[in-house]
Amino acid sequence: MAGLAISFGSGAMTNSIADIAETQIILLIGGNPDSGHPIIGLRLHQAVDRGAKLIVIDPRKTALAERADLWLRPRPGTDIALLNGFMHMILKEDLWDKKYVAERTENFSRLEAAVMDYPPERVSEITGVPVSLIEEAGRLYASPGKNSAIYYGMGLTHYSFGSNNVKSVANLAMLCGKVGMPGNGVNPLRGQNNVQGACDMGALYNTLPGYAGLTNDETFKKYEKVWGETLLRRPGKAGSEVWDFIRAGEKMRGKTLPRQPGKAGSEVWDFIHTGDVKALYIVGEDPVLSDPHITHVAAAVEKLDFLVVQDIFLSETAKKAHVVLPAACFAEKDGTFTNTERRVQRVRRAVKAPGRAKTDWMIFCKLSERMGYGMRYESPQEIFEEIRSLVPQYAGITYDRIEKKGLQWPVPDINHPGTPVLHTERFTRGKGFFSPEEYVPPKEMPDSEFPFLLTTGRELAQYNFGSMTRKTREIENICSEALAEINPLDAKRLGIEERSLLKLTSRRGSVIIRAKITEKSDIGTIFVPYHFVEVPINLLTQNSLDPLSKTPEYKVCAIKVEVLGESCPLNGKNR
Ligand SMILES: Nc1nc2c(c(=O)[nH]1)N[C@H]1C(S)=C(S)[C@@H](COP(=O)(O)OP(=O)(O)OC[C@H]3O[C@@H](n4cnc5c(=O)[nH]c(N)nc54)[C@H](O)[C@@H]3O)O[C@H]1N2
Ligand SMILES: Nc1nc2c(c(=O)[nH]1)N[C@H]1C(S)=C(S)[C@@H](COP(=O)(O)OP(=O)(O)OC[C@H]3O[C@@H](n4cnc5c(=O)[nH]c(N)nc54)[C@H](O)[C@@H]3O)O[C@H]1N2
Ligand SMILES: [Mo]
Repeated sequence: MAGLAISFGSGAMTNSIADIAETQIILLIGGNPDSGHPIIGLRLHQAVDRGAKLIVIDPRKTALAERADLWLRPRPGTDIALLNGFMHMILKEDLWDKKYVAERTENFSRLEAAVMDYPPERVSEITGVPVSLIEEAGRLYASPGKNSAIYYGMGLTHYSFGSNNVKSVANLAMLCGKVGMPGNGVNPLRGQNNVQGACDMGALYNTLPGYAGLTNDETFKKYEKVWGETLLRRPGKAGSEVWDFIRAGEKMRGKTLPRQPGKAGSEVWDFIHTGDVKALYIVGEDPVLSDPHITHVAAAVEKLDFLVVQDIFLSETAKKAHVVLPAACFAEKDGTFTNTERRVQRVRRAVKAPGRAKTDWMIFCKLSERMGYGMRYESPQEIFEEIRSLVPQYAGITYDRIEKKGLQWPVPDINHPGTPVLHTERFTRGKGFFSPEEYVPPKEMPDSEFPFLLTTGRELAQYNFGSMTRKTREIENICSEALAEINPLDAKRLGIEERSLLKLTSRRGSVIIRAKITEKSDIGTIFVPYHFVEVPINLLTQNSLDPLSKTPEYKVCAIKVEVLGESCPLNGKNR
């Protein structure tokens, strides 16, 4: 990863949730924390209550957009133009932080040249945001001497240019000198409870744990040494078993780990279709619903010689598996989760796992043993000790230290208090690197045949593809049905009434769904939540990927809308 991706630790909050209290100006872009991150959402509301200024950039009229001092409603996928527009006017009005730029950054001249092409008038044409609002928002964010923090979500990352969106946000923050102090920073609102921890542990196709690159031989040697000797240092093996383990250990000794990047999860379907991948082992994901263009995914799954799924429930993907490995859920295991502010926290077993379900680490160990490499640990704590020895950010964290309260990485040694604010003195790579970005439109935009723009996202009451929330009656009582949110003007034009049955069709598939008429959706845009198996919206979405993060463009595809008679049968059990 180059430039800012390194500076910004591959996507972790630079600051802490608590320091929202010190923020004077909040720029929320492409995130809807009232549903996705209700605790952070609450803190943002409290900040507004006490007088902090709020700028929201979102095509959807969210609750925070309604409360905002300035709400900018850009056309989906036009954020780079908008952010460049801010930087253009901030330079022109001399509101940038010259000292910070000189001391802490590099490549400024290229940024300056690139944003010259984005005067507010042109940006307004691309984004649909009035010139005056662009200028007001840019001025407010840049306010010299004030604490301005950026919070962003999937409205930036779910694009084929998602990494560039993130780099643009970082460019703006560095230009205004708003990174490295409490109450400022660039703060991604991350996804699942432990997605930060999973990324920290190298569950990405192109990094080792701790975001170590694949070109650093020294890092690899550390792992090869520890893992080559793991077997030899395990106690408690009896009799003839010992020799098997020693032999296996000797086999590992001197072996090198692969230096090439792996295959990204979102790309694996193509490799199955070309015959390069024949077997798949899926842990804790439900891609037959959650990946884009799921007809392509389902066809790939059919082609597999062997599919193993490890899940806490018989998910839609698990239903397709040759072997299902039942896993224990969060409440049934010990360990740590790392949250969106890089805080490593203990989780403790509250209840026993049902039936033959085992914790994920136990399943991995047992499998590895059967495959000839006896990965044996006595407890999650023993695994954590190995993590500390290998991942520099976690080196100073012990179970004792996080018994009551978690620590925020990096914690380089045992006496280090943790790091609430990143990049206070310098960026990870030294100087912050400006990476100028150009606006390009999303891959598939509306046209005469598919005139509407479909966008997808979350509801407060449901969680992802529903395996964990749709089994609870109380939750279903709050929200049990996908509704297509459509603007009143579009509804009127098409003769759509509240709860009319609609058929939504893209180039890849269709779903049947009822309408909800609301100004939350902009004209020409339809929003559908993705949680409901009865309305598998990823039949419609398209699978162009960001070249770096390999994240799909979930937030935009082109669709057409047909109004069906009330008697038309629905998908599945949808009522
Ligand atoms: N209750 C609940 N909480 C969850 C989840 C859940 O399913 N349910 N899922 C979790 C996961 S995995 C994640 S990743 C997070 C996601 O949390 P968020 O990122 O907040 O979730 P989204 O609803 O996908 O999208 C956020 C916002 O981006 C806006 N947006 C869309 N396109 C654009 C654009 O082009 N530009 C801009 N500026 N904005 C745009 C949308 O209108 C929406 O308001 O939530 C997590 N929390
Ligand atoms: N159209 C559209 N599609 C999207 C998105 C969107 O905004 N729009 N958002 C995308 C995003 S940000 C995300 S993160 C993905 C989420 O997509 P997925 O991760 O595929 O969806 P989940 O429903 O969270 O599936 C997680 C699975 O893990 C299981 N599980 C839970 N806990 C454990 C455990 O401890 N161990 C094991 N082994 N399994 C466990 C659950 O039962 C569930 O089946 O969806 C993506 N898909
Ligand atoms: Mo996510």
